[in-house]
Amino acid sequence: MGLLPLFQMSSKRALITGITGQDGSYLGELLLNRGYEVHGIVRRVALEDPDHRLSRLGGILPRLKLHAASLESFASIHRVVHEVQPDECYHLAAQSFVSYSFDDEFSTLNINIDGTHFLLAALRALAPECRFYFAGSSEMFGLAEEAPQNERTRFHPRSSYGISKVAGFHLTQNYREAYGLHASSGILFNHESPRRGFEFVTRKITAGVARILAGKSSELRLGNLDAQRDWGHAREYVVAMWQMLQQSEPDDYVVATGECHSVREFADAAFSYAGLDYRRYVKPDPDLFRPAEVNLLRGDAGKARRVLGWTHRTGFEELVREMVDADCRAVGIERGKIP
Ligand code: G4F
Repeated sequence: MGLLPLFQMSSKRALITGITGQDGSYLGELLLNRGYEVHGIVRRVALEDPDHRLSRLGGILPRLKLHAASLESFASIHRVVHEVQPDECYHLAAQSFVSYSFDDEFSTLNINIDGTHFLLAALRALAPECRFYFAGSSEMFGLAEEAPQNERTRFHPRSSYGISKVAGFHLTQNYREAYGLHASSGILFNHESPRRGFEFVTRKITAGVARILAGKSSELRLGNLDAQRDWGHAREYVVAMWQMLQQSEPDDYVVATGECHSVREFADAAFSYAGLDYRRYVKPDPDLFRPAEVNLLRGDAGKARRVLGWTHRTGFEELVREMVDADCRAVGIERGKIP
């Protein structure tokens, strides 16, 4: 009898879209450690170029079951859901770079909205008992009318990315209300780690610091240094995703640290940790400003704390240091041994 809960846990099947990304890789690790059979949807090109495109999956790759499919094709999503019959589905895949969404609104809206819709429709038809997680975003608040933002704060997205996430959030809510799906959304504020993509500002800064230390670069071009974000550690944010799907009732939750810092403060912290003055190296570049900026995001994760028991652990300075250290190691230097 005592072994039953463990056995039940290990028999669960999870399907993750976006498994090759930062969050997908941490979530894959978490679910494998909890005994899940983990399936991931990846683009066919990823399977053809595993060294590059599956690099974040490192040691867990042999334990994953990967399926080639496209979020732009209902037929391929339908096929994978039919094959996997998941108990839990985590929909993380998206065109997630806000800046790029200004360059190509059409593909951002198509991939992000249709992809969510295709997945929900396939689950409704083929696996209606499956619990669904939608990766919402603090970008949905955009030009927020209050700070901190919580689950009741009105949405005012400022990019097609933000608009696509609002649409996905409402689709998720509608499938919950109309068809009884156990569908939840996490409204996650910015979450970073050494696995963050280089296009996002935190990783751009920490990788830039490492390149400057290694003598491979002499400056770092950045856009709006005054934007403020609530930055947490991605490894901790995927725990909240999992916790949401363990609740008896589906719901929506803000996941954040409650602290915010400007891009300038992030740069200052990263350069200072490396013994450098950011003002010598950071060059403002007007081309990197966005047509409509989100100036301040700070989340109130009170509900996640109360209901899920979730809380962040890694503070701002610790996050910055972990990322700088990792990027320094990647270029072959230790921060304390600057050439
Ligand atoms: O790092 P970012 O590109 O992240 P952003 O736009 O806040 O979005 C991230 O977090 C969201 C959650 O709130 C996710 F939904 C989304 O998918 C993504 O993960 O930019 C952060 C801030 C912006 O205000 C931007 O204008 O940094 C500012 N910034 C200044 N210079 C820059 C740069 N951003 C980038 N990417 N590159 C720059 O050179």
